[in-house]
Amino acid sequence: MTVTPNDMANAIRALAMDAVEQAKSGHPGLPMGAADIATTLFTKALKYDIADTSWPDRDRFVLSAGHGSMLLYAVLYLTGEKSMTIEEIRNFRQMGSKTPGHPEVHHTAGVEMTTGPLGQGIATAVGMALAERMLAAEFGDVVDHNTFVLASDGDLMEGVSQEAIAIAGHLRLSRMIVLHDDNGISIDGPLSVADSVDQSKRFEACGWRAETVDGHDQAAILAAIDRARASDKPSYIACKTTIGFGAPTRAGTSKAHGEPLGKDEIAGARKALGWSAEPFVIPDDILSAWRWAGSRGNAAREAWTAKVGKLDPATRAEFERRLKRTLPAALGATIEAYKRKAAEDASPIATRKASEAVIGVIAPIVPELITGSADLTGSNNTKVEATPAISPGNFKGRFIHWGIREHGMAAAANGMALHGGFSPSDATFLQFADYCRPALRLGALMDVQTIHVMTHDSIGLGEDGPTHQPVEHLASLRAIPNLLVFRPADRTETAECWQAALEASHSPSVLALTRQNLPQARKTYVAENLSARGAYELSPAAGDAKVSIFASGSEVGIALDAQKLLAEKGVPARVVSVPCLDLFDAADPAYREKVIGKAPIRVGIEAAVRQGWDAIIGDDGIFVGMKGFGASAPYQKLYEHFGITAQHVAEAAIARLKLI
Ligand SMILES: Cc1ncc(C[n+]2csc(CCOP(=O)(O)OP(=O)(O)O)c2C)c(N)n1
Ligand SMILES: [Mg+2]
Repeated sequence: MTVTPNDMANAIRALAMDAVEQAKSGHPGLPMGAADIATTLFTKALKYDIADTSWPDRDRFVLSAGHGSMLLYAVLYLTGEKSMTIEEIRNFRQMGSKTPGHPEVHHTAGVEMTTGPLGQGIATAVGMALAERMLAAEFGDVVDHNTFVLASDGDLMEGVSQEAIAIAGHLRLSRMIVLHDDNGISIDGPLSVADSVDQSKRFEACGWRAETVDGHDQAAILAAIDRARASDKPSYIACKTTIGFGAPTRAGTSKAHGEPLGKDEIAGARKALGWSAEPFVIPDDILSAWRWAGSRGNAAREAWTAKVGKLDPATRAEFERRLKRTLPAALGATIEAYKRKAAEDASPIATRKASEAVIGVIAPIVPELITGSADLTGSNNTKVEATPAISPGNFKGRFIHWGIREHGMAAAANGMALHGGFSPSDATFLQFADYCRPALRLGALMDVQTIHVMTHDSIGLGEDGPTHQPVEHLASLRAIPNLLVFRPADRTETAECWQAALEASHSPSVLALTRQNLPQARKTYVAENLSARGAYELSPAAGDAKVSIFASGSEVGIALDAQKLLAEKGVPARVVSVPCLDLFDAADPAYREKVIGKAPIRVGIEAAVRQGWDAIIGDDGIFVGMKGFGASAPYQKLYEHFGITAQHVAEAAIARLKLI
């Protein structure tokens, strides 16, 4: 008996029904409905070789609708990914399995990114498609693949999808192909209860090619993919599907979306689909047809390896370094040279300007560093000579004008990092970190190295007022596990924080930078990257310290002034700079103890809310910062108004000393 494309798709449907039933939870509707799309992709369209799911030139497949995870797990099992055994499918959603509720990158081979928060997949995929073109512009046809996305109705309703679609259309990312699981159903029922967008027109308006096909006609899907591949625009293919295809009473309804079908419904579906195998059993002929599909890209992978072997040795070494993500050896010496000069330069500077200078020296030697801005290039100071801008259809360059699309920008930066070959950075005002937050969180969860330059980091931005003045942002960003929040105090720390961010290969970073000028805090050259320790004693006390003052960024200068005032009153105080609370929290306890010290009074200064600082100053420590929103005025006035001054710090410390 010959195996038909329909049999192949039914194998996905059967595994999805059985796994969800066994787990007593999960989402059968999408895998059953999109099984023909996945079968077309993985048996005919995608370039991949299941023997090496990290082959750099594979086509990327992003399951944006992560709730349909069983679709991906079924395909990985069927195509023969070794770690995806039938036991793993049986253990769907169980502790320690390779088959968690939503797909998780680095946890399951063959999963390109973690998905589940709707909209993130399609937006992140934009970065993958962009990285592919930019890497190809640098290294030629050893980089030559497509980025496919399977997006659900929910993905396309999320706001971030609009930013993503608009950027991709504008840049003419013709290697990006979105297949829409156009089933007209979401959790609350038919889409008509909440949505009436004409998606094809929407994509077309954003510069995409759009067409609609029967999502259960595999030949039609393949033909549409072929047309999409030939297009010079990114492509949207609406695949009209039936959610829960095959389920006798639930197909086409929201009841198929996210719960086990139950014994009777499954029995009915098996009958309707003509599937008679036992649960979790795939008939040999169907399984071998799938296994063949999984290895059909083997020759292409070998040809690619040979092609890379023929690159001239220097290009090849650089290409391989980039894919391995090893930093250029020259980075350390470059940062040290910058720090030597910085220690001798007493002129005040804003850390955003210092950051520009740092980018200016590292960009030429770190070609993988990409910069950009969400329409604040002149304010974020992220564009330097070595980072010319890319433009639509021209991907030679290293700077991206993201437009006013912070969320799409941060998601796409994650995608560039996931793709490989680049260390992406992006930029906006710290205030708008909230607009990036879902992508910041997902980036941290995915262990990607993405560097978010966020300037105008406090009331210190002045006249723009409280809408633009971050107050709670540092605390809220520090609350995200694995996201490193750096807030450097001067030139030297800015260089050190950039270096630490570039060296943190499995963590995203935020660099919180000032708009206003700051004095140079570090006056002597130290080779070690002190900022990478999270906190360090910047200025010791003259004598036995009575007060320890801890501060970050723009408040370090205030701490140093307070130290002087206290000295004048005969109170020895020391100043600890805290450029990264997260790293200090994670530091070795002995080092923490030493840096926190034994002074009876501890003061924390940060022009932001107190939350998080008690870990250093204790709940009886004095905190000088913000308790509410800021105001519109010149920044010096604001610091006075909110009492974030050296005078106030000194007075508060002395008043407390009198009590003990
Ligand atoms: C940002 C976000 N909001 C809400 C959810 C919860 N959720 C999961 S799937 C879904 C919508 C289901 O509709 P659709 O995307 O069309 O998927 P289908 O039911 O067709 O599989 C929702 C609201 C989510 N995962 N992410
Ligand atoms: Mg739907």
